[in-house]
Amino acid sequence: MPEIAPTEDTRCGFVALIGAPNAGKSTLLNALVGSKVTIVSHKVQTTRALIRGIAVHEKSQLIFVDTPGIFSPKRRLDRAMVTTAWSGAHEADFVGVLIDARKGLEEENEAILARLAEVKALKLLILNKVDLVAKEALLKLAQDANAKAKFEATFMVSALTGDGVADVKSWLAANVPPGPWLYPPDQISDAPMRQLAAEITREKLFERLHQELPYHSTVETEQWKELRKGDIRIEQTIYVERESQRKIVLGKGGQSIKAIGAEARKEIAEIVEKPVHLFLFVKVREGWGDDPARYREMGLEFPKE
Ligand SMILES: Nc1nc2c(ncn2[C@@H]2O[C@H](COP(=O)(O)OP(=O)(O)OP(=O)(O)O)[C@@H](O)[C@H]2O)c(=O)[nH]1
Ligand SMILES: [Mg+2]
Repeated sequence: MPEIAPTEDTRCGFVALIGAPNAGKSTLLNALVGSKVTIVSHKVQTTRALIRGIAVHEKSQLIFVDTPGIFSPKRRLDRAMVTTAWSGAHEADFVGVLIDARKGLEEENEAILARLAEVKALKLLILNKVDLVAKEALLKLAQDANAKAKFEATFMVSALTGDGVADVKSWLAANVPPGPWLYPPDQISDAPMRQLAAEITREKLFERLHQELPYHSTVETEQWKELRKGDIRIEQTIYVERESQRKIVLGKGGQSIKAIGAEARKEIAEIVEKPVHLFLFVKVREGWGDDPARYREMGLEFPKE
């Protein structure tokens, strides 16, 4: 066993953020980390796998885990996402349960609260989107949710404006278990850049494409090459299920794919702080949602049925 460095009363813990689709888990994770490590969109079911974002507060290292939204799954991909979300909760020291305060305790949130007793980790109730809701309604919601599950503490935040986010962080910093840090102090993510780059392109697909189309597509980085001048050449494939979907992703005269590529390129370049040449290819892969290789790329277990 390598000797563990003297810990000087440091603390370190895993904090999973769970909740219904669109509750604001990814937005909150980015706010807690102070940097974009996971993608966000106005559509439900944006996040597909577990994504870690790491933050330091005083002597504590907090490893936040973004999870896919929990809903009642139908397709194989949906089942894999929901199973993954619960596995994230089971492996954490703390679980932050996000509720979109505007939605309140409707069916999806009721179902999540009902299953929380199975999760051993300590739980926090986080009412999000308080910028959209009146104070009295929040207090009532906090009361109702606390009556349905055991929470160590309740927070009211706006992940979007940042309101209340520092309180969540300092509470967790004081309460995660004592122990050595698991990552270098300046590390904010453990995902390889090529994965984040694929996610960024997928975010642009979610923002630009309507209705069901984003759910029938996935993005993979096929090539990441540092060129001699320091520029980066990236090739990505967008998989869709049908030729008709491919046509929509391309758009009239390639306009849609061009816009998606331009937005993704700009954002990736800002993150890597180098000029980026991004090449997007759209391929039809009928039934990619039933192909184990695609799940491996996404970092998801492949459900047998
Ligand atoms: N007004 C308001 N909007 C928010 C807040 N937090 C998140 N949002 C918005 O809610 C939408 C969903 O945010 P995400 O962070 O992608 O939600 P998520 O819970 O990660 O969603 P899935 O990955 O699909 O499960 C986005 O349009 C966000 O901008 C908030 O505090 N206030
Ligand atoms: Mg998300």
